Amino acid sequence: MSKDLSRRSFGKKLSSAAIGTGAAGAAVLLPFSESAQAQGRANEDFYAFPSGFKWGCATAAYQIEGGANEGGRGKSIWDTFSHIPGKTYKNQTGDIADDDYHRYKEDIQLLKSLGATVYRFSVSWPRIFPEGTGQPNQEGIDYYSRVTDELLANGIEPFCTLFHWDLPQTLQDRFGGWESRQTSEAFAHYAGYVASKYSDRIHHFFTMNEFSSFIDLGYKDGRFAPGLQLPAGKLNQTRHNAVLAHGLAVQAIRAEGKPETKVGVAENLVIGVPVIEAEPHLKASVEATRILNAQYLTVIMEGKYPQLYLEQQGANAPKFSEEDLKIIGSPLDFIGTNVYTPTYIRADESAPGGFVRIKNPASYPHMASPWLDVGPEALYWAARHVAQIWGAKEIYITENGCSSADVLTQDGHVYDTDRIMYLRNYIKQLHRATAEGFPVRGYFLWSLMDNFEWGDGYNLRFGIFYVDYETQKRYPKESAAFYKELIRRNAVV
Ligand code: PNW
Repeated sequence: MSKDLSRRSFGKKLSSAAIGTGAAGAAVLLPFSESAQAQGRANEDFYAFPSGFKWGCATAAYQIEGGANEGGRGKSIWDTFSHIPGKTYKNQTGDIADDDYHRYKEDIQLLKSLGATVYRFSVSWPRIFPEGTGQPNQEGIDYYSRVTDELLANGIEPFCTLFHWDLPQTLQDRFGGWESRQTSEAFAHYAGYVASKYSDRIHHFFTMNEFSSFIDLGYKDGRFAPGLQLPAGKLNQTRHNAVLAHGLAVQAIRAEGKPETKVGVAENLVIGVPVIEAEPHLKASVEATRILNAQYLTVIMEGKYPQLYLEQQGANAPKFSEEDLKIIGSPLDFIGTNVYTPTYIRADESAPGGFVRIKNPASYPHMASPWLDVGPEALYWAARHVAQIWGAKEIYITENGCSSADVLTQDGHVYDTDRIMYLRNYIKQLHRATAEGFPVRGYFLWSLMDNFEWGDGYNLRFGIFYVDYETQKRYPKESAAFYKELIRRNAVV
């Protein structure tokens, strides 16, 4: 503190700012409730959420389970890929990960300690069908049955993702994975089968997690399994097979699941954020969101590819039938959106679609993952676009969270104030969405605990519980305390 802002004069400044004066004349911060009252607010929790709003966390099988060679599990493309030298940070794999396969009861207690009422986890396809199709594996079926029962016994509603990237290796070997419609059909069969086993206790199923990640990073950039770099035409057909798989799975789940079963998708759509919240940028952000998601969420929600997309792809456009489009456009009960980064949109009459993506090329704040730009308003716009463009009636934020360079102190604390900053700002934008009436029903923080962050291995930590991978001990970070209080109050804190 500088000399001219001594403790006394600092105190004076505070009191002159009318924050309050204690009995002895010293400055005191008034409790929020009093200052809220002073401003005529009735409610202490100004950023309160609708009652019954669902708060929870999300995880994915390959990132947390481990037990890679146990319980009759088959190999997935991520087992293969992570074992190829040079593909992941320090050649790390998900062989053991968080050992949640053995510790799921302990991990469910972590959720309970937060006061979470929902949990989004994924089923590993090769645990259920080690060969992708054919003979199911009873041990795998029993495992997720136990997880489900444990969640319900602890008052936590299970939300189940059917595909979070761990494609059975046999399907990659036999059909080229998502390059073939045979994989789409195999997925539908698996999805229907899982629904038939668990829909008595699980009422929400997500078909796929993040088309753009497993297709574009896996089949175009080669940074994710299976590590391919397909040319444009083949890539578009692969994308088509993936959305077709989603549509076939929706139908299979409806056919095989209990009547009350709800089906949706968990997509990290490109979120067009109007750079200025005024026309013509608002309109441009709507068109940008439709066009930039053409091959995934737009075709799913509209049952057709936008004309502009087909024109832009030309000879590389996917080949499809009317019947395919009908299947892909199968009506959904809810939409899940994974929200991390914004895509700023500016109106530009001269550009195709009337918009351009803009970003400061020289600086932009991001979290520990270089791609994870900080843009809280992405959360608001994800909800608004999905509701306004496509009429979604039930929306879940299926992932939101961030990586931090977390440091475990000697006495077992992690002071991740950057993560709290990130979460508080994003969740305020979620509040804006619910306050304006957009039908967001729940929020799943990514992630419950640190885990195998794909190509980044264990180097980047997204959890609100810190995992010491040597001992498998879990430590609540400061952000876990923040989230717990937020859940308790059902309000931003
Ligand atoms: C999502 N990107 O992945 C996944 O659904 C999670 O499995 C993952 O752990 C989490 O977000 C954090 O990364 C993404 O490069 C992976 O833009 C990469 C990107 C976005 C999301």
